[in-house]
Amino acid sequence: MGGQANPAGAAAVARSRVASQRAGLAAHLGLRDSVFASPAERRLAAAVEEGLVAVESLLAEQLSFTDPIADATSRYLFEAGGKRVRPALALLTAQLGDGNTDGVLAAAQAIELTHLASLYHDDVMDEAERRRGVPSAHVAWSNSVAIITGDLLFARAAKLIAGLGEAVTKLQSDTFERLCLGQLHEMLGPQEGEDPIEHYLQVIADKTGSLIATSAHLGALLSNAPREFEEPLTVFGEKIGVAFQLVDDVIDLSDGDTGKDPGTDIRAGVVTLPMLYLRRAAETDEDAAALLERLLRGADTDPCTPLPDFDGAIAELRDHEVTRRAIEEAHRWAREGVAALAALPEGPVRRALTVFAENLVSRSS
Ligand code: GRG
Repeated sequence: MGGQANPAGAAAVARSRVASQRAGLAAHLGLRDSVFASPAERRLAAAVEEGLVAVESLLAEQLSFTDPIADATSRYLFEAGGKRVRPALALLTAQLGDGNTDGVLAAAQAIELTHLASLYHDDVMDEAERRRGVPSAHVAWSNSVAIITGDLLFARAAKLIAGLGEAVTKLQSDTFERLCLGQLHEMLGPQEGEDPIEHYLQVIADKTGSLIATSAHLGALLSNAPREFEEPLTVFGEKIGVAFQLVDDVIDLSDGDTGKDPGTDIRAGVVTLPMLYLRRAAETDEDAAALLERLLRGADTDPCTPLPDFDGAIAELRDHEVTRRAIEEAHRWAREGVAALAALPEGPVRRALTVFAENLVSRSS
């Protein structure tokens, strides 16, 4: 893989775009909506925002390496942007206990570092050209540098987690295992006799739902919230995580400001729900079969080669009934997640978690 001339320059451009996003991370996640009118709700939003600002600056320290190459490559995707969904969720559930404790702040960083590490690896495997509005790390440097950078970030996450005790270390290890298994099963596809849609839903529960579930769980655990909140929050996190990934599948088709090229996943041969529905429709519908063929022709081609027909096919898929059904499915998972919150007391945190879930599924980037 060739090196990119000026990855630092690309990151600087993205940084200025992200700086404006950073002004009010909680607002970005819907936690400053006008519905948060009461003093208790405003205090909650302020606490989460304060936590996010702290996590942001602690992460910048975590991503500092004395080795100048490691320093540059590990900061690269962090500085390029990202929504910080997982730390925000951990901080939010922490408000059911003692709030932004040191343990919660450490876990929020470790979770974001794990997520970041997985993005470096994922982009190599998917041969994705862009991430967070900049060339992917493997494009900017090389596959090997991107993989090692992911490993470095994971090492830093492990160190933070080790300070949180054995139970948290085990939870993080189980989550890491699920991330890897989700990725592996995605690459291998459904086995003989396995339903492709069931297989896919398990893949996304593992590769996306698991870390979001752990975020919700650790926020409660490390803020000493009542133990009985942990299970419903874990279920909530896993279900909204699946919903989040289903929305991501649809965002992959978008030609808006997503930081990625439209159809990146499909072109890389990554399975998505609209494609699975289209495959099923193609068994009985000629138009669906023709569209599927055009999309499959675009997969397995060099991602740098322009393919006007593929772009047109992506636009058709975007407006297709199968994509509408995928969006409905995302909303169904989000509703199930919110239903799990019935086990929590009524109040500003439960209300904020509901708004958080709604924002995750109605997002466009
Ligand atoms: C090295 C930890 C590690 C894992 C290796 C590569 C891998 C195993 C697993 C893949 C996990 C993965 C990348 C899942 C996709 C999750 C996802 C929805 C990513 C996009 O998340 P956003 O939208 O991204 O939160 P931002 O950029 O906003 O942070």
